[in-house]
Amino acid sequence: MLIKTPQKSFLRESAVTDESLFQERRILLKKMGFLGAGTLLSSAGSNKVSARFFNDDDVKFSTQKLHYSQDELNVHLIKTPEQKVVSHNNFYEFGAKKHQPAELAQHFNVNPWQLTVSGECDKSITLSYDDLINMFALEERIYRFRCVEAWSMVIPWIGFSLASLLTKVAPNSKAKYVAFETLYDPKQMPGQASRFLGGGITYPYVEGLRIDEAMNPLTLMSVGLYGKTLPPQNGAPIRLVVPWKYGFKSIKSIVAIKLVEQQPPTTWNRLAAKEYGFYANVNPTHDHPRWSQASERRITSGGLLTRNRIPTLAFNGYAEEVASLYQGMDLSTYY
Ligand SMILES: Nc1nc2c(c(=O)[nH]1)N[C@H]1C(S)=C(S)[C@@H](COP(=O)(O)O)O[C@H]1N2
Ligand SMILES: [Mo]
Repeated sequence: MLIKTPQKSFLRESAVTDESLFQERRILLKKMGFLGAGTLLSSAGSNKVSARFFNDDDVKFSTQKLHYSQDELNVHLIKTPEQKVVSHNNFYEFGAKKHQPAELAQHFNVNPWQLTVSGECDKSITLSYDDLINMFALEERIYRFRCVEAWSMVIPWIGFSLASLLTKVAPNSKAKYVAFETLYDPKQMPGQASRFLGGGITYPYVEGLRIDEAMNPLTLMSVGLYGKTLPPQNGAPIRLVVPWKYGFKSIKSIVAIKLVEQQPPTTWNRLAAKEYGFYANVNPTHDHPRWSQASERRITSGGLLTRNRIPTLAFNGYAEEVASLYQGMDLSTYY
């Protein structure tokens, strides 16, 4: 996702360009097999940051098998291959390019973890990593997933409904919206330490839903995909999945969920309100200022030449389940 007008602070930070080039060069050298332990770390001025993000072993983050009930309703959807789901990502905390999260997130620490659910409710709770995996019966949900950049996938997520989590904390009558926040840890997340790598976002990444959207049975807290715990580039250890909305609503690596009375700020809306609304429902009749939303490129097992442009469906194909949430609202005003 690009923003039309970079923030002034983004333009002013001239020094970060060097650091970013440095990082890119390291990735290249690493790919070519030139980078051993410690090499280059003493040769650049801005390398203190880099040294923390690069470990010169090729150890991959390890995922664990999950126990879950299979999705029998959506088996007809042709899944995007796992290899593509875990290597084509948007996770600006680990770089704004599609290949960067898979490369820069492999040493991300997800255990221990704390997810706090609080605000307008009777019983705030804090969940540990083990709670996230074990507290709820896990289900597979095979969902279409549509990015506002007009590519899409079909992903077999594993998780539990957000409703089951919110019910535990007993929201009170002032709980009109739900606000979500991603971890803020620039030591682990290079995009938070460099405005160049991080795409000019002000961190932490935040998102929000109206309470009825949050309670809809389709709204998923995902802890896994393809039968295993989430890899870090997909938002480990826990992320939101809202299948009828553009992908940017599906916030990753969540540490805080807060029930609130007012509509909370959301990251992409804050950056470019004309381009990215609070609701962000997939809508083929409401174009983004710079690209049509009428169709999408479905990422499949085919190569680059595969013809895979398909029409985009209203609410991403989930109109039957969610259109009633927006009755009486003008969806070109509330985009
Ligand atoms: N914290 C955080 N969450 C995020 C993003 C991000 O940059 N940071 N990118 C969003 C966007 S634009 C998309 S399309 C999806 C991508 O999810 P995936 O990489 O698992 O396909 O994550 C969303 N959640
Ligand atoms: Mo996206």
